[in-house]
Amino acid sequence: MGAIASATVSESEHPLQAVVLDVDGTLVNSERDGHRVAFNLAFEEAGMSDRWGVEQYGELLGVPGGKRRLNSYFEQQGLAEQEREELSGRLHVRKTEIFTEMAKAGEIEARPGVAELLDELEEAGVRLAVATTGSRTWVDPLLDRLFGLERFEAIVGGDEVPSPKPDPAAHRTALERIGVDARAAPAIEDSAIGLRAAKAAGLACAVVVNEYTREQDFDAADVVLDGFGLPDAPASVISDPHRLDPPGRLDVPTIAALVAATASAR
Ligand code: XBP
Ligand code: MG
Repeated sequence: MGAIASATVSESEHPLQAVVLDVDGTLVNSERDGHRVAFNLAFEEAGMSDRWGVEQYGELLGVPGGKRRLNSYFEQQGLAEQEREELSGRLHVRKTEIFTEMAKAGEIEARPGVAELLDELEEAGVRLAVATTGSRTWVDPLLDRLFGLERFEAIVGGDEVPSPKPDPAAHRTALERIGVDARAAPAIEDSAIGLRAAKAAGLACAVVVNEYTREQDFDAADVVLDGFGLPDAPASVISDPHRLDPPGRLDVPTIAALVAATASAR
């Protein structure tokens, strides 16, 4: 337990039972200095001159899923379908190996305030599930190293569902696995793609933006902050349509109030 006192939340006060968490960009800062670097190392090892720059990668993130992202990039480069399928598949296997090593070596960091929020949720008896487009190959060791795998009751990876976010399959599968109704389990996401997926699955959604997602369309979000927030580094509230008034943090009372507000609006 960190320095932040946790609120005790009883089920009778609100219907919050679980939270469905995104990984990339939400629990961890993984895209710019993680996945992007791993893609570039895979290009280099394959003897290719392609390198994805920081800004360019922000645009490429519009295509969810690493293998699909590679495929779309090679399509833009004019490669024929069969060639880009083969190349994307091969490069993504190697990129996954590289990124898994980075995760195991501690090179991918949790976003500030996430560990404190997870502790607080656990103390309040709120169950934790994960819905990500990333593959379980690296998701499991990364979550294990940073937070301890046993805390998550269900982890749904992009390799386990037919279509990635914004398709609702990952969120739906996570809810099915823990046996919780969508109305009692809000999502936490960092991107417009993640928000659309959560909403399509019927979940309320808090968004915590990052440098890549800040300018995206979050009109449908139930609350938007620019970070999880810590007592000495409070987050700014970007949008608060339900007037939850988060105290500079995405804390358990705010998430509980979000569920209560969205449940009464349904
Ligand atoms: C994350 C993704 C993933 C990662 C790379 O989206 O789209 O593709 O960028 O991981 P979200 P993989 O945060 O919405 O889950 O290479 O394993 O796909
Ligand atoms: Mg994300």
